Amino acid sequence: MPVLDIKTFPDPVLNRACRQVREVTQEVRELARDMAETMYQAPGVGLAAPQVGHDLRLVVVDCSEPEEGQNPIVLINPRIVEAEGATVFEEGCLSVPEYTCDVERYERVVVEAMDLDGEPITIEGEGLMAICLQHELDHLEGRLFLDRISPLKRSMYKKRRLKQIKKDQA
Ligand code: K2U
Ligand code: ZN
Repeated sequence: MPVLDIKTFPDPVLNRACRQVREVTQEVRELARDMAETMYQAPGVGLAAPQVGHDLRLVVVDCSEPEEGQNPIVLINPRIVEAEGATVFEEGCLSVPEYTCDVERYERVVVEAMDLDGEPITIEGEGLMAICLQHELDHLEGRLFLDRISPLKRSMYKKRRLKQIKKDQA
């Protein structure tokens, strides 16, 4: 059950629109299992395949309370079919180190996907789950929450991050 390496900005895999999962193979099952393990260890409430270097339309989410135990929801080829309302949440991202910012999202979304058994599933999300689903599905389009904030804030973060990487490499 290996914990996977989480890619961070500016890794190009984070900017790629991901490929549809054609078939739920053993490799896809193992990747979903390892993504869940990696998510819990981070800790996080969601993780998308590009964050661990796979440009596949696959995410895992678990917004349940820790005392409720681990109940990862695996979503294959997810898409938003309903979206309404507006809400603002201070988001972070496991692939965007040391930065949080207010992001506006839909308040409620309905997502249709396929589960690991190849069966269709529908998830209705409100509150944190709605935000998490939108955040993870953005990852599948190669979009980070940075792409939903002002250009000034984005450029300031990118400049600071690239400077930090150079400093770490010196
Ligand atoms: O995709 C990721 O980087 C995982 C994020 C997803 C997320 C970001 C913002 C808001 C909701 C979900 C991680 O879960 S960040 C850690 C976290 C934990 C609890 C609540 C919010 C964020
Ligand atoms: Zn993220």
